[in-house]
Amino acid sequence: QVALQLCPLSEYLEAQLAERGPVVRWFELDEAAQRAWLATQADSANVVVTGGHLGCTNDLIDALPSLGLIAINGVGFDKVDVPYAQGRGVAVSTTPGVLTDDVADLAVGLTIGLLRGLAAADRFVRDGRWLEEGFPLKRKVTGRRFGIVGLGHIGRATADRLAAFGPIAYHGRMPKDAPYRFEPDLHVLARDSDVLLLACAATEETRGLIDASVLEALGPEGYLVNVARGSVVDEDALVAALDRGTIAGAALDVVADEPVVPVGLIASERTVLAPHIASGTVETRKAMADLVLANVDALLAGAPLPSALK
Ligand code: 8YV
Repeated sequence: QVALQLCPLSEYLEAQLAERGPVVRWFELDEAAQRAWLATQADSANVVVTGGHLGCTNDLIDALPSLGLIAINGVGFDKVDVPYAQGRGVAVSTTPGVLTDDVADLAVGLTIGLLRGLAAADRFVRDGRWLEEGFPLKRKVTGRRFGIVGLGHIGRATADRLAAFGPIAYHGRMPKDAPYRFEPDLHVLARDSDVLLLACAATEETRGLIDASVLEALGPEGYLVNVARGSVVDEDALVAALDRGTIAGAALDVVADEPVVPVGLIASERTVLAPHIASGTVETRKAMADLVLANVDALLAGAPLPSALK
């Protein structure tokens, strides 16, 4: 087998892939080198391995006649045109299940970090300011009302954790079999929530879903937490809302144009920012890698892929 690797992966996954055959580190080749490789070896590649944050273009799919699988090391498949790939006989696999707990854990961590000012508190101590003054009072987490957008696996796991802190409601395309209140109107959910958490998939439907009007409904006492995708939020509207105090704050593990973070989000004192680390634990990245490898191995064996998208 020959694999095209579109982004850096864990040492373990890279080593395991290399054991299975040559790996082309596509992201390290400039455009000329990529063209040259395609001109002579395009036929050889049967697997593309990439991350959830990075796509495989339709042009690349077309350029690889032997391609059988795009294996995504993540659950998000918004950067791959799945129907297009499947229409060309290319399967697309993801890593569902194994990262759910970590993403939900981080959603809770970001929520507490945001309301209690943990990142600012750390800076406060390191800067020696504790010697001079007291840390400003922050907001209580217990008793808050939480609104979850997208009650899939991650949203549900987040809800189950946050239920220890306060009442939960959720919004999505349809009600789920869950012990939480379904709210069909996103604006009503935002209005009735102290913390609005985004755990939905990035689709055409959810692009820019959190716009100025939703932020306004969330209100000056409301907080936004995003562990989904940056594209779900209208970032200009978010920066404006933070600047004006239309909302109280935002904690973001993701932004639309990663790793480039809008300066307005960096400059704001109302934000807590993380570099897309929700699934970034040793344990989960190993489990994700094993699932990527199980899909790759199944392809080579001609067996059903364990987690191919339907
Ligand atoms: C990963 C993710 O960080 O699962 C996803 O969709 O965004 C994250 O788990 C990403 O896929 C790593 O490339």
